[in-house]
Amino acid sequence: MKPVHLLRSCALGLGLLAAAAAQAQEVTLRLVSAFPENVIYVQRLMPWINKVNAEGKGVLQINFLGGPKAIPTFEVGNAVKTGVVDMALSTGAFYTNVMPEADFLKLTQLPVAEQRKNGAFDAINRVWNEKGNMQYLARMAENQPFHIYTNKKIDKLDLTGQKIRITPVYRDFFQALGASVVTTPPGEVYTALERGVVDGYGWPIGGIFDLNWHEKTKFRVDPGFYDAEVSLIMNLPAFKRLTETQRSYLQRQLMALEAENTFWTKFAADETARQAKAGIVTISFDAATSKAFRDRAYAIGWEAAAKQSPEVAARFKALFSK
Ligand code: 173
Repeated sequence: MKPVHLLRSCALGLGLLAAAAAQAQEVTLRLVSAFPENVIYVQRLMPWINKVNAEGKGVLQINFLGGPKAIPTFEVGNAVKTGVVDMALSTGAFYTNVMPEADFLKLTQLPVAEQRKNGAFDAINRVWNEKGNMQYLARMAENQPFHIYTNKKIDKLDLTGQKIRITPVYRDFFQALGASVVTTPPGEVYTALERGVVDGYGWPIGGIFDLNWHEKTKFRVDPGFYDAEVSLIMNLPAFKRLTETQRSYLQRQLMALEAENTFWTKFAADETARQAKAGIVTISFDAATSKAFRDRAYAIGWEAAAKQSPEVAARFKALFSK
């Protein structure tokens, strides 16, 4: 090669290197939601993504690919595990096919801020890293107990003769209450109700209006039980590839997201009122019966957890309980 050509190709090479280095400063993470896009969790995530992108130019960007039309609800966990996507908004019940422990997060009784302090968050991540090849990033919903919604009136806390739509969250408890159960993603609940395939469904206190289920719902049963866990998870190799700057930027934004969780208490109260206004009748019980019902829900939840993964269940129970 003539010296002048050599010089030119060296310059070209350096230029390419510089461009590559600049690109390495900004990473774009592909995110999907296991919940349909109309659902409150996704609605609340969108402004956060916009803020991350606005403030993260040159550092980190998030590309929202969509809801279950992009990746079906119950396949999102595996997509994160295998790196088909980098990040997801999901709940553990949707990825028990990756690890049964995912569903144990519904049993937390402490705020996520306390879970970060008492070691629960790290304990979760040890399991999520090892079994799920994923990083548990942040919990974006709190204080959202689950309820039974049904079109068949009950006068005791018994679901015998009722067919109820579930996810793994409710399976053991509703079966113990005598229900026959059918698992569907949220996106199929409306049609199941409309066709009378189910008499009712499990869902948290908030969000039934997002997919118009209120049109097909007569009763809500109180009290609620457990706490709906909705979180951001990330493919572990993708998490490890982040530079120090990118990781600390992401961490700052995740903490800002969790700091917004004060929203949920008022949302629960507002949604309760909205349901009543929409004509949904509350079926409630005296204090002792209600306490026994809640206690039984947790007892059955932990019992099932201990059967599926005894060591993790024991570790989590000590860190998650009040
Ligand atoms: O789909 C569900 O009922 C479910 O498991 C869930 C979990 C967390 C939040 C909302 C719903």
